Amino acid sequence: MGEMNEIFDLGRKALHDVEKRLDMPRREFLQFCSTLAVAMGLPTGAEAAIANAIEVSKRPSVIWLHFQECTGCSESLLRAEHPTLEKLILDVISLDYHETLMVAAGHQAEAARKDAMKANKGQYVLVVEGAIPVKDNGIYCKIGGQTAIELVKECAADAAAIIAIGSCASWGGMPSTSPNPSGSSSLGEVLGKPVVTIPGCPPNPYNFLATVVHFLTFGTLPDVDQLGRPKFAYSRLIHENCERRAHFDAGRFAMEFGDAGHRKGYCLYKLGCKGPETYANCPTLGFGDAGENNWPVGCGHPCIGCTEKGVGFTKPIHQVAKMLNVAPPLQYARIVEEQGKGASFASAAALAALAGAAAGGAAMLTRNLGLSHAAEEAERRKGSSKPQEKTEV
Ligand code: FSX
Ligand code: SF4
Ligand code: F3S
Repeated sequence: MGEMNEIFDLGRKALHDVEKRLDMPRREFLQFCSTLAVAMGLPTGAEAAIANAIEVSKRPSVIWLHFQECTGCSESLLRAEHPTLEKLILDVISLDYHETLMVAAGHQAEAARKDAMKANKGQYVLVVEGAIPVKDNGIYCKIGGQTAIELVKECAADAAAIIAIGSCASWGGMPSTSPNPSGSSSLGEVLGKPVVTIPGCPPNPYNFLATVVHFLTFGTLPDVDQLGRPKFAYSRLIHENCERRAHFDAGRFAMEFGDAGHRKGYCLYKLGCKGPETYANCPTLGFGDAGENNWPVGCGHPCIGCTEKGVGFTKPIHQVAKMLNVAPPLQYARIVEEQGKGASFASAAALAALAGAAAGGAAMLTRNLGLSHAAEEAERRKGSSKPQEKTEV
C-alpha cells in the first residue's frame, strides 16, 4: 500500500512542482501515469514509479529522423490528447531534432542534431520514421548531403536506445512493396541488428509514448517479440479482441459495403478483414481520443493488416484472411488473475477510476489486476445477504 498511498497523496510537493511544470492538473498527470502503466500491463505500483520518473528524471534527448514515409507517424502523435504533443515534447522528452517540427532549418538544424548527439553521447534515444532506400548506395534519399544510410548509422552509433516508429521503419511498409524501385528497407535491415519496432501505418501514439516512458522509468525498453514489437501492444491478434468477434463466431457477416449486415455492425471477414492474421492492440486502445470504437474495424472498414509484414500493403485488401487460430482455445484463461495481491478493493477501484477516462476497457483490466482471486471470493461471501447453502462435496 505504500506506493499506492504515495501516488494518491495529492499534497506531495513533487506533484505540485510537476503540476506547474507540465501546466497539467495533478489528477490528469496521475491519470496519464496510470493509463500508461495499464497499457503496458505493469503490476500495481508501476504508476508511482512512472510518476516519480517523470517528476525527477532528466528528459531524455530524442533525435527523430525522417526518411521514406508520409509523416503520418508524427501526425498521429500530434493527435494524442493525453497529454498533448507540446507537453510531451517540452516535459517528458527533449525533442532535439525533428525535421518537420523544429524551427531551425538547413545548417542550424544539422548543428542542433550534432550538438544534441555530442552533449548526450550514449544517452539519447534515436527514433526513425520511414523506410531507408539502399539501392545504388542509397542515393534516393539524402539530407544535408548525407544519404539516409550514412545518417542513420552515424546517429545509431552513440544512441542508448533505437526505436523504429511506423511500419515503414519497422519492416519496410508501403515503400518496400513491389516493385520497390529504390530498395526501401527497414531500419533493422540497414543497421544489421534488431531494434524496437512500433509498426502501424500510422502506429498508435500511446504505444510509442508507453515505450519511451518505460525507458525513462526503468532505463530499459519493454519486452519485445521476435520482430522487436513491444509485447504489451503486439502479443494478441486483432481478431481476439475485436468487438465484432461474436458476429464472426455466429456466422453473421457483412457481404458488401452498405448492405444490411454492414449497417448492423456484423463481422467484416468476408470483406477482407485481416484481423485474424494481424497482431496489434487497435481494438483495445483505439486512436485519437475521438471516443470508443475509433479504429478501422470500429469505423466499419476491414483491418488491412498495416502492422504486419506480408499482410499490409501486400495482400489484396478484399482477399479473405488466413485464419491463424481457427478453433477456440481448449481452456480459457481465468478472468480474475492472481496479480496485485495485497491491493485493497478501494485502491484498485480508485486506480481504475483514474485510468478510466482515457482507457475505457483498460480500466476494467486495471481493476482486475488489483484483485486476487481469493480476495474476490472473500468479498463475494461478505457481500452476500443470503445465508450460504451448505453443499455436499
Ligand atoms: Fe506514414 Fe510513418 Fe505509414 Fe510509414 O507512419 S503513416 S507511410 S508507417 O512511416 O509516416
Ligand atoms: Fe473483427 Fe475482422 Fe475478426 Fe471480424 S474478422 S471479428 S471484423 S477482426
Ligand atoms: Fe492497421 Fe488493422 Fe490496426 S489496418 S491500424 S492493424 S486495425
